[in-house]
Amino acid sequence: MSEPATLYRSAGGIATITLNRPEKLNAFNGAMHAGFREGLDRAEADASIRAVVFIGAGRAFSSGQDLTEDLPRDRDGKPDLGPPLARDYNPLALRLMAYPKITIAAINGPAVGAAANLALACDIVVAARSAYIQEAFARIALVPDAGGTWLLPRIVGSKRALALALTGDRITADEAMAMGLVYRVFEDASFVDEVASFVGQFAKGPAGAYSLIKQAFARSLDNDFATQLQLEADLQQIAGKADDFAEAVTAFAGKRPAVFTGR
Ligand code: LHQ
Repeated sequence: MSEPATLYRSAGGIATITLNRPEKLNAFNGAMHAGFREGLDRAEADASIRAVVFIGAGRAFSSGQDLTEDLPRDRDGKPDLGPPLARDYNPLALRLMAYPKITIAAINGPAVGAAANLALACDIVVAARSAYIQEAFARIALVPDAGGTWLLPRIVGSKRALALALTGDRITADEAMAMGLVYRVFEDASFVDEVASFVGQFAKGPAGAYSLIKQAFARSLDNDFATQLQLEADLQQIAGKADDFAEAVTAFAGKRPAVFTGR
């Protein structure tokens, strides 16, 4: 039996989905998409899980679409890249952007093509010092996909985003942090431990509030200020009625750490 294309592990409130085709630098094929979806389903259904980490096996995060996989063809025999996007990448990018739990892309090595953009669709991106992000599409005569043309201008600004797409330059972890693509850079040798420690802060956190915070930010760049203020007020009403807020106030008065239940 061959190795599964993804691995799923859960411990202490954190789920980890590992992209597991190291001999292909974790290039995405159909099996990897299926495993990714299953992992997201499992983590979403498990009330104990607060955050989901995505990481690559071996030396890469992921090299994007598997360029050796048979791609669909149109009637003239030309590659038709529409179906894989419509079937696999677009639903995955949409799901990541609306996922109710915290998502963390842990870029342990190269994050290239569609994989780079799926990482950017996560809530927080952390990177190993030697990792890089590469919008490699133009180098193979393609257009950034999996949300890249929407996400990049919003993260780094329109001119820099276009330059990243047109050059296909490799962006080092430190450069990516300076541009706002990456939140923290950890040393290669201690990367896995540092990621676990960083993510650990969410393990016992207020899951309901995390989800509400994500909903507020998901809308903010498209709302005008007044609409966003109203959304904040609506979400805050929900947060205020939750057990976790009552517990936080009681804990504050008692000068002790809050014990959140996620309710
Ligand atoms: C690979 C891949 C790979 C297969 C390394 N596929 N085998 C497009 C179409 C349809 C729908 C959806 O979206 C897309 C968007 C995309 O994502 S298109 C793909 C974008 N990705 C790329 O263009 C990256 C292609 N790979 C590379 O340029 C290099 O491999 C990078 C720069 C990632 C790493 O270079 P190196 O560190 O020098 O490693 P390598 O090239 O020696 O790769 C190691 C092995 O992995 C090698 O296999 P081999 O049998 O020769 O050891 C590669 O063939 C294989 N591999 N990427 N995407």
